[in-house]
Amino acid sequence: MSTKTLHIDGDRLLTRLSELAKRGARDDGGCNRLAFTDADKEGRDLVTGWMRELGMAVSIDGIGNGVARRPGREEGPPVMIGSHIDTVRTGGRYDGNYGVLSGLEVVETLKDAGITTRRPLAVAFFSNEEGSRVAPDMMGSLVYVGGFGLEEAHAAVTIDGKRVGEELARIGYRGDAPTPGPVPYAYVELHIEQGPVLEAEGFRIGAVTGVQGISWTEVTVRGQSNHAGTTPMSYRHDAGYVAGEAAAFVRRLTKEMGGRQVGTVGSIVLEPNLVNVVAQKAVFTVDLRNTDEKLLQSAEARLDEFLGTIADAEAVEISTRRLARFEPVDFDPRMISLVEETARSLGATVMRLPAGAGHDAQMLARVCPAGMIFTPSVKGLSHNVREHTDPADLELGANVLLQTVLTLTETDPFKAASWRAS
Ligand code: HGY
Ligand code: MN
Ligand code: MN
Repeated sequence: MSTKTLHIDGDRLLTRLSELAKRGARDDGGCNRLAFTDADKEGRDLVTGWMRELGMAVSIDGIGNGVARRPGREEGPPVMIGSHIDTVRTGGRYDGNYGVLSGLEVVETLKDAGITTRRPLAVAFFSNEEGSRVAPDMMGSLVYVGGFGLEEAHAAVTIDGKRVGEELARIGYRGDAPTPGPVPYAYVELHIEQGPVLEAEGFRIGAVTGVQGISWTEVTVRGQSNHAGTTPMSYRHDAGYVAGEAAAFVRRLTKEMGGRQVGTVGSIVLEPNLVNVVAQKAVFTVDLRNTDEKLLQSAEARLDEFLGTIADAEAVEISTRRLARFEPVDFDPRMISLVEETARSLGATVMRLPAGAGHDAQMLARVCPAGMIFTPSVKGLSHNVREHTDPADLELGANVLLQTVLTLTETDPFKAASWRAS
């Protein structure tokens, strides 16, 4: 049978997505599977169980990355399909999960059709892609490609004061597969866009051109606690005021810079955090992103300058800690074209766009040709319990993944000067 007419089973994919969404389910329909928590373990147990049911050999490495392998007709590095199954605290059911479960759906579709691909196949979930319980984000895939030491990752401390290495052992996912991991032939990640572009522009598939630069900083402000009623304003060293001003500055900065500059103060923790006490301490985070590295650096410099000025003005002490810093990444042009042409061959409208979120693909791009396929997010919502993508779009995306992977397993796209999906 021609593999061109092969297609995935959309209902089976939806069933797995809703089954996984039950792990770490929130009352409001969202998912909370922060990295290395019991809920994360439940998700991992479910997915590795499905991997084994599909007859795949599953390996867990020292940072808890799970890689399932399916032999090909020939030996050699696999075509890897991957993403993540950890979520933020107000996660939806698609961010990350969709890419991993579509990988399993591709494998099951091939299995049902009795097809063994020429190159081996691998389906991976990478640990702690979100980075919100413990930075940096994309921690697992960064360790996998050798960009972050395993010891350093194990020593990292979560926002609730636990060491990653101990959490991994506690949930039974401190594996013995070596890191860095084996380099794949190529890497493909299917993901929801998590933004409004595809929906607004009316396209069903995104051929992702790359990932924007990411800068995460934790800022600690030490002021002086004092009585909210008796302390004259001129006597205050108010850490809470500084945190609030910083959030307003970040918003002003993005307005002044315009373009693709975005900035977020997503977490602010005050101490003692009481209605009638001037805060003595504030710890807050600043997330700055831009597709242009130079502009991202100037945004960082503007933030530093702002913090220095307000520290003097309020006579507080300010220290910063880098949580994550990744330069923008461009995907291999041949992978971008392959996604584009595959989508077109399936009759889908497709546009090129950069990824606004961080993704494991940006790490795998350091070691092999990597590419991403996006499907539309309804109202552009993500990291929100109402995250949604229409079933028909989910199915189309998984079919684009299937055909993209088959081109990679059955042909030599990176050998030929230029190739066209046959
Ligand atoms: O923050 C991000 O962009 C990703 O969701 N980790
Ligand atoms: Mn994601
Ligand atoms: Mn995410």
